[in-house]
Amino acid sequence: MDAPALLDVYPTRDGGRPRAVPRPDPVVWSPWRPDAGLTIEQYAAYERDGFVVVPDVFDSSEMACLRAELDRMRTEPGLLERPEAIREKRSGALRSFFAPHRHSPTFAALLRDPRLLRVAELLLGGGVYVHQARVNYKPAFRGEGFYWHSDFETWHAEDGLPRLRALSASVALSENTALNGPLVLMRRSHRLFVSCPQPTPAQHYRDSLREQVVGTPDDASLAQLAEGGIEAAIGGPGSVIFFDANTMHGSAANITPYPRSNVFFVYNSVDNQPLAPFGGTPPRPGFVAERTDFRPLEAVRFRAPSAGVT
Ligand code: 6CS
Ligand code: FE
Repeated sequence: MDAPALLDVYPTRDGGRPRAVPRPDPVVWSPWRPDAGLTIEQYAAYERDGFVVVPDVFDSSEMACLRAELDRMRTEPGLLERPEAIREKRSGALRSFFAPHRHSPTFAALLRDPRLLRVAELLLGGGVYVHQARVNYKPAFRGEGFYWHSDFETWHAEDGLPRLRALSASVALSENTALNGPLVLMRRSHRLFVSCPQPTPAQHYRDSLREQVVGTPDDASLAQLAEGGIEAAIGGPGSVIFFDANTMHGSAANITPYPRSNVFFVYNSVDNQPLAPFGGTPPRPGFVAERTDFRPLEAVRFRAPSAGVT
């Protein structure tokens, strides 16, 4: 007898009409604890709105170290020719670099910092690993936008994450102002999963990471989700935006002289490991979606190398 087909509680990329279904999974997977790096008000805001902006998590010396690493990676020839380097469609400027933690001990250390990891463990209810990491450069003048989308809709359809038990921590590496293409998020949109009926094209990530069309919701669904309000995540370098994998978000183009560079770490519960992609396409490459190392991360505090140490 064939194995029972796994029940897909988040059907999408399956043709037909768009559907908005209440999520069967909780938003927060363990009760608030005072030692987990969020105030009870921040924890409540995350659960209610699907995101929370936490100011001043990392200090100026740590940010200087991260920005230096950002610049090193942006100029290192060997890296820019790799598939992890994604360029803007129009200008060819560097848009994103995926899996920075595999090419930078600095970013590999940052994702283990308890100021991020403890929050992810609290909200996801236990051990976590990094499903995806990326630096979004959003360069001055030429940083193009990211249309409205739910990350989880893609991570479910194209990577095979079965349940809604993942979140993103976006560490601002530059000023995120109202003007330079900040992340914009729809409050309380995380509670409804909106299907995107268009089937997934082959090798879709080669296009979607530059400009996503398939996997973006229809206008009527977006208008419905926007009823909770839209908020720009404003914060200085060192602030962190924690947002649920299903929170509807995007960002406009950056036409200012000021880059909006953020590093994103996607923490996924070790109990939510990827299965075969639910949209029926082959799994995406490992630099976009972790497929082998699901060990729970151990917290180690990030320390910027002190300047002048010989
Ligand atoms: O496809 C993905 O996984 C990526 N795409 C977007 C627009 N956001 C999440 C992630 O970086
Ligand atoms: Fe996204």
